[in-house]
Amino acid sequence: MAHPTLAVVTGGAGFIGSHTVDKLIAAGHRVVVLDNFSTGKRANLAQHAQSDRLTIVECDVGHGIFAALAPVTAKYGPVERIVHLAAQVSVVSSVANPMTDMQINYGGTLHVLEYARASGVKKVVFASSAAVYGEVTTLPVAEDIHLQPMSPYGIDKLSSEYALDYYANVHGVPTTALRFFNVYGPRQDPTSPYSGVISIFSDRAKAGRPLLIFGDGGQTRDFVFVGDVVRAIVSALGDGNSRLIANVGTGQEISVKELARTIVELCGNKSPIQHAPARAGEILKSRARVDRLRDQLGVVAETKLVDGLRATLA
Ligand code: UD2
Repeated sequence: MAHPTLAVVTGGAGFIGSHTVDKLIAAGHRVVVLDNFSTGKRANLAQHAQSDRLTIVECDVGHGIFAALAPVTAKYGPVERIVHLAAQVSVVSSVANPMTDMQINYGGTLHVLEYARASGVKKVVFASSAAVYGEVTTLPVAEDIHLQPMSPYGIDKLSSEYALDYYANVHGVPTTALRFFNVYGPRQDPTSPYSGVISIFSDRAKAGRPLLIFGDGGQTRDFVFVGDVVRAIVSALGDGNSRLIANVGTGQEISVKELARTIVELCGNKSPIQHAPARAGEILKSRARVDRLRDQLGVVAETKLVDGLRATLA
């Protein structure tokens, strides 16, 4: 995006959203955040309190976005780009409340796409998830393998991808779906039992409290630093790459056991590492194939885990 543009970031007060907003504003764009503050926080955007480039509108994306955006476009002109991150983010909640998950996650995507179609938006970038894959046997996981989501959350993310493709193909709305692997970094909320493991371990290690590993800790994940994820989002937001679906990961995996040891070591204190029974339905190994990310979007998630962990712990 060579010229300053008006970009909407749904879920812009959240963990990934607020970092995306930082990057877009730093690049000179005008940003509108749509967030219902169910998990997002105003504090995540406090650094822009004095900026006239940021507008925050409290809004449930799952209920539609036309009314929320009307006053903004009346003032600043049409929305050109949308990053759609607003979502119900818990896989476990989606199992307990599949209908709610569908309304927020799939319904929210349809509202965004309808707006994009009606308003001539030039690009919609959607936060999909590795949850669309389910259990896989071949690593690294390539985008074109058989998809078998194992939760309503994964089904709604996959349905959203289909909707993106449909709007691109039939209505000419340029779209890109990014399948995030395990994203971590500053501002990730550690307070829920289903928060990202790095946010939980970091929080506990800093306080010298025990780190609890579910199972033997041999399970692996592809942990990608939020700064690298934001580079992928901003690249996808430019022209081109319509109908692209790309993994966003590092292409590396690390076991939860090794992760726990590394975090304790970086904290320099003596948090004990303990074990609890493995989570039911847990996938054992995860690692992204990252050729598309590199070749189509020109992004290599290059932040080394120790550097990303240091930034998170700080
Ligand atoms: C991730 C995503 C989830 C969904 C899923 C799809 C995050 C935070 N979650 O779930 O939204 O996309 O992938 O497959 O990115 N663990 C511990 N101790 C703890 C917490 C976690 O041992 O206190 C383990 C956990 O059992 C798992 C690993 O750490 O093996 C990662 O857990 P997670 O909840 O951060 O992410 P994951 O991969 O289950």
